[in-house]
Amino acid sequence: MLKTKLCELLDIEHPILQGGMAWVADAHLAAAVSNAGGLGIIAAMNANGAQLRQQIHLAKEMTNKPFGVNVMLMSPYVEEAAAVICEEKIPVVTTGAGNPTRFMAAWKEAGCKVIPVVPSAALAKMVERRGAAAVIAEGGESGGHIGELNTMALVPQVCDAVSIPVIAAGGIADGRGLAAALMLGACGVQMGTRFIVADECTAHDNFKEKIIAAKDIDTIVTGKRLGHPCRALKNDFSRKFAEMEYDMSVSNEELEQYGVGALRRAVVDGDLQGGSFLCGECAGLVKERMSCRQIIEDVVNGAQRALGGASQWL
Ligand code: TUI
Repeated sequence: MLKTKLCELLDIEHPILQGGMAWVADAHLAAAVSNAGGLGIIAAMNANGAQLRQQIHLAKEMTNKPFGVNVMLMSPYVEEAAAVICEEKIPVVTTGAGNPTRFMAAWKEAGCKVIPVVPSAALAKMVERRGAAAVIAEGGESGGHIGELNTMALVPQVCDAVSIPVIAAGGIADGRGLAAALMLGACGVQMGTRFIVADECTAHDNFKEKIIAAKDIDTIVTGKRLGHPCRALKNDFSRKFAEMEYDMSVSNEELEQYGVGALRRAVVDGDLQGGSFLCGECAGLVKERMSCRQIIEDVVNGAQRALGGASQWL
């Protein structure tokens, strides 16, 4: 048992959220995480309103526990997704890749708890003023789109800046990470990479095997030149992207074009050469496949061991 105020706030058993990963975080994964006592999250990513609603209905068939929806604020369908969330009365909305303040009043009105991902203390303060229920302080160890700061420095500074609960993300894949996050002042964690290899995750087997085989130095950040740095596993695609990024004869448009469809190719097709396998630095900690229930149990038990053992230094 490891209870924090986040469990009460979100009506969950364990203080663990599953990240809203594009193409990965579908109704199956979200329902499995929620059924295991965490908070499962469906990624709205670039889905239109109808596609998102279908995933929400599917998840409602698979669990009667609360689950959330993540809104990627750069999506061309962000307005549609925002409206569907209100209509479907989703209990928790997380946001990423931008400032969510223009949607917050409507979501709150519909009874949703809004939990934005924040890369800085300043944005944390701003969303707190607009009524956020909590924030996710996500460090640059994360997979996908990342901010400037890393988890160790970001989490305590966000904790100092706001009085709402703070959830830590970025680089967390086991019980030691959860214990450390609690010591930094967070009241829970969000994990992405660890859940990609979950039995219930529908991502392509090649993606799961690539994570299991990954070492500590096997991720790379690309996209800084375009203003949206993204961390992914090293492969032909990400190395070529990095090369093109440093080649000033390649225009930004060509660079953007090179990335189109790469997330789908990774997650759905398992295209080891041409896909973009978004993944956090903690991939090297992920060694075996398990069910969502086993993952959550392992993280909670590991955190209890770490926290219990800490008294030896006092
Ligand atoms: O959003 C993520 N991770 C993602 S989104 C994504 S899809 C994508 N594709 C192409 C370009 C960009 C994204 C893949 N992975 N994580 C949450 C996150 N949010 N990380 C960083 C941020 C963030 C950054 C800036 C949140 C707010 C923010 O605010 C800037 C502002 O406008 O104030």
